Amino acid sequence: MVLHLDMDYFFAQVEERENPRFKGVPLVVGADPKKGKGRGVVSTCNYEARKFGIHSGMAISKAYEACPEAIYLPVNMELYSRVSENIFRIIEKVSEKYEKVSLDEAYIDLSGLAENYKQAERIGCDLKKLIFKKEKLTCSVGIGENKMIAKIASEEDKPDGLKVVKAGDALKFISQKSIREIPGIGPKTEKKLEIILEKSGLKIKDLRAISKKQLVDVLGKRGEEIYKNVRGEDDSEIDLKTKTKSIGKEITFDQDTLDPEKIISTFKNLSQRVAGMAKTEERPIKTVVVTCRFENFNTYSRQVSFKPRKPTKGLIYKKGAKLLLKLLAKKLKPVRLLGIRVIFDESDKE
Ligand code: DCP
Ligand code: CA
Ligand code: CA
Repeated sequence: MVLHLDMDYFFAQVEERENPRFKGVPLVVGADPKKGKGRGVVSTCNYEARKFGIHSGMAISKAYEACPEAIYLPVNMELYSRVSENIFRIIEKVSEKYEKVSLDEAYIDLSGLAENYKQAERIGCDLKKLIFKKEKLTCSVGIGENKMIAKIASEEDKPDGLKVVKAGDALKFISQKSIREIPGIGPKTEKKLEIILEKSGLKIKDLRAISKKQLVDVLGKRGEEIYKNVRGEDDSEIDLKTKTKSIGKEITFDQDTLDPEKIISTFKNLSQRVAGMAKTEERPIKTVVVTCRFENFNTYSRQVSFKPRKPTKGLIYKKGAKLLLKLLAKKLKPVRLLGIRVIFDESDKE
């Protein structure tokens, strides 16, 4: 069983939360419409603005035409990323087995967590409550036997929806849906299928009339999947996020060197790059490993562990340089390669 979670009108809902006077009135997040002359696009908008036909990807000038009195806000990505991280931290509490699709969307593998649909629904309900309690934001949840069914289900009762589609009901559930609800069927594929069936506004059940061979002829390998999808089947797996255990970087000098200035400045640079990469993981590190290869290809590694700390450039450099200097003082040979690596804390405390 799979659970699909998608936040409702995500960027706009976050803005409403930050500023309640935006609630209940049309709100568009994207760009400054500059009285109709703006050149950006709509990122998203709240449901009041959708009533005017405004939607994601629409030119902001067009949105302005449709609803000049709406409130227009720029994209505050830093804010939405922060909120997204909080949401994924809540998801992680429910299960480590999840796939992050985007800032506002995830699949959770319910196998081992729920034995039946009733239990699955409970998990979905609790998750929604938890997100609302902690973040004051609503989301929509769909539960089904595979990713595709779960995804289509999450759209069903949006916003603030919770829809469970049991295995036996899946075929009927998708039959009357537009073919565009199948993940991966975009406007181009839709057009091709309309040509085959000489009909527009296709429903999923219509595609069951097309043979597997014909689908493959027209769509290639994807045709085989679509053949299954329209029958409620989906083999795609949840792409579990495996936690990065360590991050490192090494560099080979153009020429072997004993020049302390060169060694130190290179090492500083490496530390900075490793710190930059490690920061994006947003987890503390507990070990720094330094590697040094000398001209004769003999390679040595030294490491030091400490109480888990934020991976700052200063910390990584200080811990690493100490190890490196000790190693160099002992060997006193021209250096061929330098490397530094940090290992993340696995204890997973908050
Ligand atoms: N987004 C964007 N540009 C797009 C589509 C989306 O910047 N063309 C951003 C803004 C959305 C967020 O991604 O808030 C999530 O996209 P969704 O497609 O899930 O749409 P929403 O969450 O805004 O609305 P819904 O309630 O339909 O899920
Ligand atoms: Ca969404
Ligand atoms: Ca989404």
